[in-house]
Amino acid sequence: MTTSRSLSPELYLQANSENDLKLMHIMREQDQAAVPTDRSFPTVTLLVGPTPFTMPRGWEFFLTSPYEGVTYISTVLHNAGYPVRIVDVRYAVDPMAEALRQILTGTDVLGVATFEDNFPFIRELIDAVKTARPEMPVICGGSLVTSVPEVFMQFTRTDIGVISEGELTILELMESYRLGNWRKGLSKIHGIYYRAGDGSLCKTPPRGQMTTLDFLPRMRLDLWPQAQDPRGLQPQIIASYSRGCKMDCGFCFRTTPQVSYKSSEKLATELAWLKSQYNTNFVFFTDLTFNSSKQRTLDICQVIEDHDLRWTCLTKCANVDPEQMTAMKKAGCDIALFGVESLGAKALQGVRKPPPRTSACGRCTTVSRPGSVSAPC
Ligand code: B12
Ligand code: SF4
Repeated sequence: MTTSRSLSPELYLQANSENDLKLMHIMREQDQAAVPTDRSFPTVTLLVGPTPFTMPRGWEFFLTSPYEGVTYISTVLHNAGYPVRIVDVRYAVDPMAEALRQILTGTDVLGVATFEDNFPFIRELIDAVKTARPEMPVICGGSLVTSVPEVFMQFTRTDIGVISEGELTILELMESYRLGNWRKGLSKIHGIYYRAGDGSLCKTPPRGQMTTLDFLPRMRLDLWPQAQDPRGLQPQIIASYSRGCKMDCGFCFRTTPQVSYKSSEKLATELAWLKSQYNTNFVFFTDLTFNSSKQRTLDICQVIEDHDLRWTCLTKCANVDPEQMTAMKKAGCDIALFGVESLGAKALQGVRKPPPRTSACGRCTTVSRPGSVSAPC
């Protein structure tokens, strides 16, 4: 089996430069004491486009639930004093017309969340924005631009592509923009693709991933338009306590491939915040592998149990055991999802997965029984 990485080697670096650490500390301080919104700062509009994704039964809350990535980007900007607006056209009758109507009024900088399935929409939207307002900077981030940056930049009129984790990069980018330094300063901001004055595509050194998620702010879900709706925010949310995965399977794209965690204390603070501010009663934990380490899983379950929540998560069958499943059930987990790609050793080897130690499906069924957690394979 090959030992090289499955994704671009640049995604496996760490954000640990002096500058990264400074930004991480600023982010944490501004979580504790947010800078009051300064109307003289540029207004950032973040766009969430429509998706043809068909929700499986029971996942309907995903249709309108705040996306975690956009929540973090909007939160760090808000905490740094920028006026931020999220334009979410997932369920607009005419998403393109609605997005343009909202973006073209009161936006100084447009940020777009990119996913592979909404590429045609994003491309058309950015084209329309750049035609109507050529001077408006368009910054794209998220999984699509991260996985195929050159292609994405070539086929869209995006000014800046932010690669992988976006919190530190967007803070640095917006400060540079606010101070009028982009012309000379973009080449010094790590983790981006941008266009030089002559239109050629440039790339800066990679940013790398934060090694701990404890510097992240508490999520400000009230920045989403749903919070202004008379029906209010849903009590079900998408959240995570980790990023990345210990494995490196050949077919699996991860925007943040390396594993990083929130501490138990950080998770406890966040769950308390989400419950008290937004009445959250259900969390879909979208950690790629909720149970990547046994002791951590047990610790996290203890934290969740203290907050009286119902929840669902994505788990790795090879890691589960009755003790974990019992702890998960006790902490309010009602569905644990297992990824089973193949039961064939050869097929697994082909995608850089270890051979099955036991029949994966059998294992899921057996271990889920003691805790009575529903475990669809
Ligand atoms: C939860 C989830 C879903 C949910 C919610 C979707 C969502 N958009 O959040 C649902 C079930 C709806 C879903 C559907 C799909 N998903 Co999905 N999903 C995930 C999952 C498990 C977690 C996403 C998440 O919240 N991550 C945590 C946050 C913090 O990270 P993030 O979203 O990457 O955001 C960070 C950066 O990307 C960046 N960033 C993000 N947006 C922006 C915007 C700006 C302006 C900037 C500057 C930065 C920035 O900064 C953020 C903070 O660091 C990921 C796997 C993963 N762990 O990332 C797959 C993943 C994103 N999904 C994937 C896919 C393929 C899909 C579907 C296309 C599936 C399908 N076949 O239909 C659809 C697309 C729907 C859509 N348009 O979103 C792929 C994307 C691959 C790619 N190269 O684009 C992933 C990476 C899984 C995988 N390994 O294949 N998904
Ligand atoms: S174990 Fe799952 S999440 Fe991790 S790399 Fe493999 S397929 Fe992706």
